[in-house]
Amino acid sequence: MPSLNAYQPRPEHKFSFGLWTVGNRGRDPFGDGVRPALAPVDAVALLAETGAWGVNLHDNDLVPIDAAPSERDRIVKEFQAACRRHGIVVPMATVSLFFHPVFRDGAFTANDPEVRAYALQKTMRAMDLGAELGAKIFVLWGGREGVETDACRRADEAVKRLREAVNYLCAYNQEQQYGYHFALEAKPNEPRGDIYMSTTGHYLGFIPTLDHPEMVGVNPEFAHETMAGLNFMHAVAQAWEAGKLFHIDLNDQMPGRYDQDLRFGSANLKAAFWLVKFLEDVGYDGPRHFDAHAYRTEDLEGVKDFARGCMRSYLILKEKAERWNADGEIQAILSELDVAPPGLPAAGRYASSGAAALLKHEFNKDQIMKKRLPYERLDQLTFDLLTGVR
Ligand code: GCO
Ligand code: MN
Ligand code: MN
Repeated sequence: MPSLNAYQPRPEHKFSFGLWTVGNRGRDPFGDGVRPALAPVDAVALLAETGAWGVNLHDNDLVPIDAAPSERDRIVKEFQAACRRHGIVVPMATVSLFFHPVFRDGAFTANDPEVRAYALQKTMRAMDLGAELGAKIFVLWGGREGVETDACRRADEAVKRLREAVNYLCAYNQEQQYGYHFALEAKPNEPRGDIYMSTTGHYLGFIPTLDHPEMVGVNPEFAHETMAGLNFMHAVAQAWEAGKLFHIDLNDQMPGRYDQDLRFGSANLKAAFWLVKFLEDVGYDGPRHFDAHAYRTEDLEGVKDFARGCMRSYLILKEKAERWNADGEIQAILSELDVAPPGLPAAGRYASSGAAALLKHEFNKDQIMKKRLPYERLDQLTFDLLTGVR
């Protein structure tokens, strides 16, 4: 058995929460808030108490949208002092381009040029704010970059506008020497009927078309890929393999539902396990950000239970992944899967001589079919391990 504090979050785990996550008041489209507003400095104290390492924020989670410069500066100072006092860092900042009614038709892709310009101004100011707080990652989630009806604009025009905006922000980043990495976050729908750039894969296709592709990666979210009916870990793996996993939003979600933002690991235990195993196996060392919130039935104590639960579940799954990797039977099965028979011409990188040998080779399909693929056993061993029987 692991020692009792093996599941205790520590700074090296880089667990972070958005101000909007622990500060979520439980509002939904049908009902009002059930929890009182949580002041940003109190959220910092709460996160420190639960053992988190970092706090992330949208501009307006901290500074009201129309705050005067002096008010803004006072708020930022107080927040910085709270972060210092509690030993909490700000690894990521972002911008709200979805809450204010002015963004009803989107922000960077909106049809009104004045809204597009305002969105750029608001984002540059949010970048200033994040830089002041020490953030090196800037997330862009196109909350309302989408449609209810495609009558309103051509979808390729939206892609062009988005590209122009991201190029503009990269240039600003460079000029100000902020050193940000941008992380683009996809979501298939909600709050709009259809959102452009609906999956992480869409963004991975978009990034190479930018002026500064090296500055831009992705922020995949568990709930969002799951809403699209996709395998989240596969999206994360592709982003990682492309060198583009700049940030990650961990939570949980049942397919076919609204965006639930559930506590990490609470709905899809096995999917959460494969994800944690992947992140740990490859040595992802960016923030592990929980973009989720407590059940609407909870009070502030329950919010702490929620936050502790996210981190605890991650660490339990991390320990299970270590055991999975050290499991003799599992490893024996895996080592049999990729064994080449003697005399098999190497495939791999193309060479004319190799291709000639491969073209000549005779494959015995009946023989190939004799090789067992004991995935049933492998999956059951995983199940046993996860449920504590093994
Ligand atoms: C959501 C999104 C947001 C973003 C956040 C950061 O579905 O509400 O996941 O929580 O992650 O706005 O940009
Ligand atoms: Mn979400
Ligand atoms: Mn998110």
